[in-house]
Order: sequence, then C-alpha cells, then structure tokens
Amino acid sequence: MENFFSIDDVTDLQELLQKALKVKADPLANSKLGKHRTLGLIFYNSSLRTRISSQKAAYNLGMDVITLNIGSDGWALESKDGVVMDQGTAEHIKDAAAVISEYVDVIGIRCFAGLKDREEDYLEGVLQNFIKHATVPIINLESSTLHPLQSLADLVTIETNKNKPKPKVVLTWAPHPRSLPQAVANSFVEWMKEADVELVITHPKGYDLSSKFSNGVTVEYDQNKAFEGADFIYAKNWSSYTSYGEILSKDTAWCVDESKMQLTNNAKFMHCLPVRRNVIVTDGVIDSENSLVIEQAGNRVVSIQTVLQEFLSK
Ligand code: SN0
Repeated sequence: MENFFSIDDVTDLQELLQKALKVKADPLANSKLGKHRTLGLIFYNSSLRTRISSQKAAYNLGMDVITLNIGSDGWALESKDGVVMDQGTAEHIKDAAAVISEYVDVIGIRCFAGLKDREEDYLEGVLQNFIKHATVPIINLESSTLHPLQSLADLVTIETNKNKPKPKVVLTWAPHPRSLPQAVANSFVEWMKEADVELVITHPKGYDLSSKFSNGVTVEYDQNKAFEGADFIYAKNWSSYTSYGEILSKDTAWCVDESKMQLTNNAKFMHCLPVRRNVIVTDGVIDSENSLVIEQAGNRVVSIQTVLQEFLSK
C-alpha cells in the first residue's frame, strides 16, 4: 500500500480485515514498530474521533504525533496548479507537502467538501496534491468524497457483530439541518460492495449517490420496505449529489425510530457520529442495546492502527 486514499489502495480486503481483527484483539502487539517515527495530522476541519483515535493508534505503535490545524493555525494552502497566488492563499500544497514530508513519516489529512462545485470536490484537489507532492504515505482522514478509515472501522464492527454469514446491511439517509458531504456514504457503499453483505441503500428521491459508487447496488426509495429483514441499519445524512450540495428534504418521517427498527430482523444500529439526536435517530434507538455507535467509534483506533502498521512494516 502506497497511500490510503480509497479502497482502491487495498489489494486484499479480507487480508486487511484479518489484520484489523488482530489489532483489535491485541492493540499493543506491535508497540515498538513505530519507535522514532512520527505521524503528522493535518486538519482543515473539526474532528473528535479522527483526531483522538489517530493519536491513540500512533501511541499504541510507539509513534510520536504532530498535529497542524490548517483551518486555524496554518497558512491557507493553494491547491490549484499554475495559479497566480496574489489572493488569499499564502503557500502552495506542493511546497507544504514536500516540507511536511521532511518532518514526519506518515501524513494524515482531513479536508471536507466545499459542496459548492461538484466537479472540484470530486477531483479531490487537496488530497491528490498531497499524494503527488509528499514523499511519505498519505492517509485520508475524510476528504471531499471519501472517508475510508470510517468504512474500515464499520467493516470491523459488522464483522464482529453479525450473526449470519451474509447479513442484510441497509444504508439509510436521514434528515439533517445542515448540508453535509456524501463522503461517509460513498465510502461505506464502496467498502460494503466488496464485503460479504447484502447491501441496500434507501433515501428520498433526489439523493442518489454518484453512480460511481451506487452502480450495482439496490436502491429502495421506500424506507420501511428497505428496513424489512435488515440485520444492520446504518444511518447517515448527505446532501444531494445531483442538485449538488442542496438540502432537498428535511422530512422528519425519515428519522430512524423505534417503530421502524421493529420492521427489521432485530437489527443493530450504526452511525459514524457526530449525530444529531432526535433528528437522524431517536434517543430510544441510539441508546438501545442494539446500538453499536460507541463500539463503532472505538474501532476507529483499530482502522487507523491497521493502516499505520502497513506503512511502518514496509
Ligand atoms: C461530517 C460529514 O461528513 O457528514 C463528518 C462525519 C464523520 N459530519 C458533519 O459535519 C456533521 C456536523 C453537524 O453539524 O452535525
């Protein structure tokens, strides 16, 4: 693995999953692997789980961590090639990526979608520029269109909680007051397509994900129907891909509540967090025995530690 930008960087998903399960079982098994090596974390946006789980995973491997919050304490970075930099950006990613590579051994970057220009977001300029100009591996900590560390944690969570070989996994859109990226949903779909699950996506009309991700996946516009027989309900809001970045619906009927969970096969509930309680999901569901959200967040240490190990043992 050269970088961890998307599932395309994973040569054997089953093998990676087995490695992740080993990390989960014994997180300190490789506590010296990262000695004298440093993980650099670059944040353009807020983070709770990603920041802390990345740091924890690095410590489990004996690494040091340096964090830079570009949004608040770094120079504004330019991501377009060949521009005359006489406006707001002070430094080009070309230079920043090469310089940061002098200081750290692996770089993790979070940079959310702007949700204004679809083409620009889906070109992934920031992450791709870092990949191009850094001389150390790059880890995607949620880019404009993808959140692969979340998906790997989700895969581990499903693997360790399923009670049949091929569970039915339903990704359901749910309402949200703000316009959110498609990243978590895109990645989840991309990873579940490669996993041993029956995947169904349900959302209101107008919320279809890019066909790059949803191709070959069953989309059911009737949420109740989609929930029938489900073993896992994965809730997430995303803004429209087709009417890019727009909120087309705030229909509270899509909130995951106890009566909808009754339609399932006693399904487990998942969400990547942060979650708007009683908008996306009712307290009754997220606080129930069937909720996996805390364990799922715990598995974020497992997912980044598995990826870091790949780079450190190269
Ligand atoms: C981000 C998203 O991509 O949807 C990060 C999820 C891991 N979520 C949010 O920005 C939610 C913010 C809010 O106001 O609820």
